[in-house]
Amino acid sequence: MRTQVAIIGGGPSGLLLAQLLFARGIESVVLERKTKEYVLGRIRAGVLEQGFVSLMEEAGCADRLHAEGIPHNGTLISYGEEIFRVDFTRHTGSPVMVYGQTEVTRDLYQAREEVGGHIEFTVENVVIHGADGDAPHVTYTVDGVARRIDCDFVVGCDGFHGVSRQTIPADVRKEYEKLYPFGWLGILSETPPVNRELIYANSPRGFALCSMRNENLSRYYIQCSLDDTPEDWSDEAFWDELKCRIPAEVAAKLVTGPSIEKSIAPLRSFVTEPMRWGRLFLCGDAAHIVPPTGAKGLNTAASDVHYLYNGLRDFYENDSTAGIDSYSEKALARVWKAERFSWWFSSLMHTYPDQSGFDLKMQQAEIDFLRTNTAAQQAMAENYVGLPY
Ligand code: RFL
Ligand code: PHB
Repeated sequence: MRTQVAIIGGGPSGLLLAQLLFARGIESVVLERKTKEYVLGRIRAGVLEQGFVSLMEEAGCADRLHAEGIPHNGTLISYGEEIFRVDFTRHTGSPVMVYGQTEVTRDLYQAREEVGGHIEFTVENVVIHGADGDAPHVTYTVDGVARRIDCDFVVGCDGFHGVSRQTIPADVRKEYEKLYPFGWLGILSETPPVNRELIYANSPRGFALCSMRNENLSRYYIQCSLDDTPEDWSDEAFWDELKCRIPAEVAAKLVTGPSIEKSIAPLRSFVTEPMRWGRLFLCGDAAHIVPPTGAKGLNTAASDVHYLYNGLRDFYENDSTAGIDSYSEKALARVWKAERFSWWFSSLMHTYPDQSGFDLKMQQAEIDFLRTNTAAQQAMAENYVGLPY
């Protein structure tokens, strides 16, 4: 089989890129290791930047997002019993949109299916060949049967554990990583959210986040030990712990119920450079990971897609390699700023096992500065709603 762009990974990055390319008449094939149901079963991001929303519009996939997404004009931050608000719209003119990654992915799959987009599921043994030459190809198997795609370009949208990044020779790749000494235990429950806006909570017992998907679907997280498993946490233990980490006036309003999903994610900052090797490009989690504090993961994947999509358009429509040649540099400039924000916000809000009395006072002083300083709130708001592409 032959196509213009072979895309490894059918998560949000791969599907969004495929749909945007389609809108410009550029052909692609998406190769996904899992089934569609499996991909849609993963509960992940919940907050979209305006730039992401605009890309979904450009891809012709934003109708449900506009109908069901909830614009948020600000967020609350609590420290013990203290609580204050950072107003995004006042500081930046832009809200963020609360709309789950699951729904984004569902909309993109539906759009791909409606136009007969080519997606192969349950592919195994994906190998990228000849990416450093002019005629790359990808081999893989489905149900034990070997297949091959010849293409102009290969795009690795296969997440942190995919094969694309590893295809770039080790002596070309430079990787930067920071691991955090805790994870997030998250639950989804069919209960009304405790508050209209998200609450990021710092408490002596650890971080907590009150988020949501819609008016009867809540998403809550608590910082947990890396040794914990979801089975260690009964629903009751989770709710009890959450209540201890948010201000008493908020805890009093919390409606609890059975969890319909419960999982633990470790926290990691990671970047690989460059994001291009010959005719192979990396997009999204395949190239970088942020800790989820600040909701930058999916949004940074989207800015990669934006730069790459425009570069590929330039190549096919104007016969110019300028866009693809500057892809890695442009994408990384924005990625590092999202890394900085996520690292800063994570450091501000979590309890560290080896935190000294001095470290704690620094955290307290910084939160108090954010609470009382307009410039600090503006800087936070600009980063949270998303830096310009
Ligand atoms: P994905 O979603 O990991 O998709 C990669 C796809 O590639 C497939 N794959 C392969 N396919 C073929 N061959 C192979 N060898 C393959 N290896 C892997 C996988 O099956 C998968 O379908 O990467 P993508 O598309 O780059 O999207 C990135 C986002 O998923 C991620 O950044 C966000 O979920 C991060 N994130 C958040 N981001 C936000 O912007 N806002 C948020 O509020 C937010 N909250 C979160 C998050 C991530 C979390 N976890 C679990 C890590 C909350 C959590 C708890
Ligand atoms: C979520 O709703 O899953 C969510 C929201 C904000 C974050 C991280 C996760 O910073």
